[in-house]
Amino acid sequence: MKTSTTLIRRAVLALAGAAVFSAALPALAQDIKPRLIRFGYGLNEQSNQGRAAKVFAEAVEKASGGKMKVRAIGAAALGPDTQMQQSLIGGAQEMMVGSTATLVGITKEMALWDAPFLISNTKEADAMLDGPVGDKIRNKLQDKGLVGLVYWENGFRNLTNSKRAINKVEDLEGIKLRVMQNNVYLNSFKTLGANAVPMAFSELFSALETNTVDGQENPFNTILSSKFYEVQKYVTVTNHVYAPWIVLVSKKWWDQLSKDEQKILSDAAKLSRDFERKDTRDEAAKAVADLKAKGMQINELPPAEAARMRDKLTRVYATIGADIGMDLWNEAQAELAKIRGK
Ligand code: TK8
Repeated sequence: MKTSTTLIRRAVLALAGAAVFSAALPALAQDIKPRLIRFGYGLNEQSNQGRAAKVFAEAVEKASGGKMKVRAIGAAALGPDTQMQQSLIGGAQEMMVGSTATLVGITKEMALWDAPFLISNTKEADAMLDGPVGDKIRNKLQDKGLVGLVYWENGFRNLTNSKRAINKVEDLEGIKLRVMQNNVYLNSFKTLGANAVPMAFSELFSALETNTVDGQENPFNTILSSKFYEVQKYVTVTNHVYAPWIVLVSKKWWDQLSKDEQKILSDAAKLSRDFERKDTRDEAAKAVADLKAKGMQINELPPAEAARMRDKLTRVYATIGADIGMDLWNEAQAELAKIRGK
């Protein structure tokens, strides 16, 4: 009896030892080299973008046992979105996160996300971005030297300006409004009567400060984190478009990575996405009170005016369809209908 107990105990110990050993094996056998990853972004460290970049960096370092180091570099210190995209394509920089809107010159299909009032809530946003249409558009980047890992949330965009409260569409007339370097945005705000000026985000604060432009449009989170309340008085809640960010990798560099290294980056990107969307939504939910406390005057467009704006803006759909191809446009509409039916 005693012998058999001892035997069993020995067997159990041996098994446990083998389990520990085999669990440790994949980690030991993982093909991970020391890597330095420059991860650029446009907003400052205190922004939702900065917080999520940190989460990504920590996840990569942890999963790689400290071998892969992510240097997150914010405030467009590595250049505005368009410049970083070129650095990634050329292999001079490893990673970035930025607007899908500034990618349309590289991958025209990204313009789907510029469609005003296409996505009306976060449930639709998540399902679209993480679903087949989002994947299809993301994967188009590969032919252009970029790997798109995940979409983060930039958010629903609203208007700010230093001139006057916007109570009707006509109040936008003559307002010099900075827009992203993207034709849908440019045409949309021209259609509304504003004097739309394309400009990199990195130049925006000083352009507002020196009155080179009167206004801009961005989610509440960015109005707060970029301190636009210091140089803007009026916020008008329009929610005119849901804008994503996208986490990008240089394909030139990605192709040199082992499968293990690629998996570490993909997994960390997904983790950062889930963190980022929640963090952004939590911040946005209390942003109106925060912006008021900073002295901004906030108004919502009266429903009739909101409807007029919507009507004018959704007229750009025809040009988006022509740009991205009607097949993709129709596929997106069908996908949205499916999501709404759930
Ligand atoms: C930050 C930009 C920003 C975007 C813009 O680099 O340019 O207005 O909304 O988030 O990508």
